[in-house]
Amino acid sequence: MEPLMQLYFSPGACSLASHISLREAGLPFDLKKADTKTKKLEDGSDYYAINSKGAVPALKLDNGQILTEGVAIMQYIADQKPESGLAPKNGSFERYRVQEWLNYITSEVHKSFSPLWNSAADPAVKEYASANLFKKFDWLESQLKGKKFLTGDAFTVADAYLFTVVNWTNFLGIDLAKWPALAAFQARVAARPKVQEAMAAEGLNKKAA
Ligand SMILES: N[C@@H](CCC(=O)N[C@@H](CS)C(=O)NCC(=O)O)C(=O)O
Repeated sequence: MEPLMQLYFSPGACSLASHISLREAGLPFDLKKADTKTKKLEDGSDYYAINSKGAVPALKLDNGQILTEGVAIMQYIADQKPESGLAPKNGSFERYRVQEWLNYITSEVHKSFSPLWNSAADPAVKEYASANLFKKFDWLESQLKGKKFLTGDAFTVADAYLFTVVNWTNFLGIDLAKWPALAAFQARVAARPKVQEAMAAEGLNKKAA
């Protein structure tokens, strides 16, 4: 039997964006759960042996290579199935637009959540982090008004990524009512059958959807 790609993930983490991308692309893969705290896989083996950075996602390719960094993994997946439209053709201007979004999400939105997960963080730090994150939401709101997805009518890996990180508001008790276009975007992406499948496979409950 052909070896399958393996996606190392943690439920609901940023690896969900790569997971959604694999399902949207219709590629065969196996899921491997990693504990990002203990750095162990379910069989007790060391996750650092897969990704020495200790973070998910990591994608083990059929040829044994391991690719890390979500933005690289998602584009790799999209390029395995160009007809899926998950990313425009490499080198096209439209591709740079998707890369512009991926970079913004990873550097400005994804990591802005980090202090909010830290139970030891000082309340003043959390307050600052929330205000900073909400400024990003204000800008995203202005960009999503009247739009179906980030780059127009087509769903891309950038949409999978934004959905995944904004979904964390469900776990942090942040109400998106102040950002109706962003909330509508989340609902639109959550309704996609492949997104539902990915969330069910990660054991995410209805509230997180
Ligand atoms: N730069 C990495 C960051 C990935 C990342 O932050 N992963 C988180 C989960 S969302 C994680 O595994 N954190 C545990 C750790 O880094 O020790 C990427 O974009 O793929």
